[in-house]
Amino acid sequence: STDVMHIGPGNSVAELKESILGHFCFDVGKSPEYATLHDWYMAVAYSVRERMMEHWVSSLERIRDKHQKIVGYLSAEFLMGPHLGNAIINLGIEQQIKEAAEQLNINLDEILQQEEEPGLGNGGLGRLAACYLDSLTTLKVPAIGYGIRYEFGIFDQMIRDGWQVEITDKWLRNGNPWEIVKPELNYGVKLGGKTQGYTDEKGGYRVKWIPEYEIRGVAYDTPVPGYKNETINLLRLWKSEATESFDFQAFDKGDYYGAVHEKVFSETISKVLYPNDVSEAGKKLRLSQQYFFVSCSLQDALRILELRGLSLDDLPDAVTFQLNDTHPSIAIAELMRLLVDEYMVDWDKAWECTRKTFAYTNHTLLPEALEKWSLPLFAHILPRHLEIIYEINSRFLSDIRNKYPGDDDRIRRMSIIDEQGSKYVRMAHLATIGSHAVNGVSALHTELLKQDVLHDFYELQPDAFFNVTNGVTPRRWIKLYNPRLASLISDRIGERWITHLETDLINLQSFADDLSFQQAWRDVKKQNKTDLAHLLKQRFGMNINPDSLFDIQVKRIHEYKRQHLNALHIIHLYNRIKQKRTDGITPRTFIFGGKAAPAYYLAKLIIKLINAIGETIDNDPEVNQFIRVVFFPDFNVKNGAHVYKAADLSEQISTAGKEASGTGNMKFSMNGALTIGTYDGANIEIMECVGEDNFFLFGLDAAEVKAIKQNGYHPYDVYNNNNDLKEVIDLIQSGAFSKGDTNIFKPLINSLLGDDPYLVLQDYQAYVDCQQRVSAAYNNEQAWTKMSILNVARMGKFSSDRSIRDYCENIWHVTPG
Ligand code: DL6
Repeated sequence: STDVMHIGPGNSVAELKESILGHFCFDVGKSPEYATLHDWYMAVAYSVRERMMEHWVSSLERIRDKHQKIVGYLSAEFLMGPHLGNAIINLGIEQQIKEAAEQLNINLDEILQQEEEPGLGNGGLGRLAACYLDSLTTLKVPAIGYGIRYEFGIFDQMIRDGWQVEITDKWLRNGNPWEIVKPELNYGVKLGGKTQGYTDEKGGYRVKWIPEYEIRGVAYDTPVPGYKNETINLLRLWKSEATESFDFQAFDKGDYYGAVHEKVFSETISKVLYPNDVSEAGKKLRLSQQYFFVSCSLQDALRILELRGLSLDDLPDAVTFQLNDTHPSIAIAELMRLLVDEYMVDWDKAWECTRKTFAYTNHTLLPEALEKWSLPLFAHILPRHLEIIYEINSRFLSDIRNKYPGDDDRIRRMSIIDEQGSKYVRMAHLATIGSHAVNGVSALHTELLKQDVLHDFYELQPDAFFNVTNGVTPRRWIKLYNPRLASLISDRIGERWITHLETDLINLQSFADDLSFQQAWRDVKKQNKTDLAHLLKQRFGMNINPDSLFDIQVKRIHEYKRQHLNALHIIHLYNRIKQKRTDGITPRTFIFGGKAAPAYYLAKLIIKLINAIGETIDNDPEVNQFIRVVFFPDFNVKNGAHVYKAADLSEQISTAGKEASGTGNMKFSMNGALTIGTYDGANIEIMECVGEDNFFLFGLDAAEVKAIKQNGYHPYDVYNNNNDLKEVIDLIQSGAFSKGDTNIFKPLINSLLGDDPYLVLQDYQAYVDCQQRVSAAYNNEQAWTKMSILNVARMGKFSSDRSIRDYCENIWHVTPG
């Protein structure tokens, strides 16, 4: 690897310029006079990638080092966001690149805009995986992110007539300069068919799987750079292909279409990301996708083990697999199959090795999101794995029977197979039983896992349960996307916070009362807000006032996240303005963004409602001198770059007990927004860190939510007993926001007045009252600025570096480099 160092390209302005021009000529293949911005983007991207390659090669050497444990992060989603800007920051070449671009007469910001978002994830879970890869690499932990190279990522959202319209995400259409295909790294993956028992040479009973068909997974690698540490990790995504492009037999018979069919089917597996952030059980293709990427990844890990000269006994010390939710949990049965059926390891030994190798992160308590597969479907696709799961289950349940004799109910509750009515395989149970560690993603969430969803498992093995509160990377979410704030912070406390958020950011505290610092702080926020206002004007013709309070809720649209509660508050203000009760109303701009799952009707109706309110207010000067409502279409990482930094107020208003953690809450607070939020997920820990006085808390807590549901909740009575709320709901019902149409929002109103599953009406008054406190606080500029500074200063805990250190110490037993 030292030889390679010599050929590494230099980072001076002149060298970068030459490199960009070189790539322009040799890779883009055009003369600069015909160049499009995208051509320049490709040339710059290749130049930057080149600067990662020497470190890539030396990092691969580390992966071959048999003394280092590798983290295999298994995730069906990686929401990486654009690579170019991040790579420039992490390589520490932003000044040089900027200057090189200037000398070439190209605008770096425009170039950065050219990059298509690699949207291979739905929301928080996929973005968390991306933040974790950044931190793993920055902490020099050898890691491979394993996932699927979806040809179509999360759909692009357009808004037409106020409704969400989904457009396929053709992110690869103009090429992807960040990936390197490794055709030699390919693995066969079997699907379907049946199993057959046989006797091996030693007279032992063995099983082989005779599949119906086999597909192939090919590795596509993307380098993940650490922050200024010359370290690269891999994101290795699998693309599915046919084992043979043509079935020659069919071709001989003249069945050309039949022959191509298999190829088409095989390629379908990695074709598209399921656009649902909650769950998509029951879909054959989804289970095939999960098995496909897991099988390729495990085969790859076993290949690396061999490459390092290690044996199967060494597996748990050589690699640790983190299951990002249950999506990859079939890996547990697959490793057992590989060990027992293919490497002829005996069951007990294989099981011990498997449990030591896997750990499982749970990301949701919502019952509808806990993955389960119907038995017939499972048997059809993975007949051998079902047998293995039965064996795991029967051994596990016999232990339980010994430990709790006669407790049949417990057996039923803990079984991997759900046998109440139709039979299902419960993937969370498989993941828990097959892992040595299970973790939730915030303190509250982990507590609720232990008390509720996985209570029996916790009782059985309390030491296997951990909390690892989520975190986000300050490199992308502060330094890259809020450069003004980043330099202001660095001016005062130096640059170490970028990699030492937990210890260093707190030093900002001493400036919280410094009036000139406060002014600089406000200037940054104001400029960020002005940027966002310009962008919304330019792209969508929207008019918003940067002097108003920017009140922002961006996240997936879901009833439990309660965007409709936010909407009800807006209508409350609308009513007050119409009734000339404007005392205490602070001018505000309400900004929403987020995608709804395409089949989630109520979520789409919430989008429509927000847009309908926005349009009505746009046309009403009496109201829009006070408030505006905008829906920022197609919220994704790329658009997030403009949003978090511009927020004054962050909306984190989920029903308590429903949001496992949240990570947007962290991004906002780190960028100087104050939070209005419920006692839920990581909100609680954020509040503990920034201080109750610097956080707007409202609403029921998780225990109260549970109690009120148990004792009988009657939303209609809440509505009837609160005139203000009644006026708000009745106004929607009257068609005031829908040109007189009294039907359109009925399903939403019926849901709220009927069973209101997420207690929107219950929390309404507390929310409105709390918003009133926000308005009052915002009017005291100095006090607000101080709170904003303290919010940022005290957010050190929420760096993903801290999360990764927690995983290293408690779960993976890996020492960061
Ligand atoms: O842990 C990342 C993220 C949390 O911050 C969110 O609170 C949680 O809703 C999300 N969970 C999912 C659920 N997916 N499944 N199954 O996306 O995880």
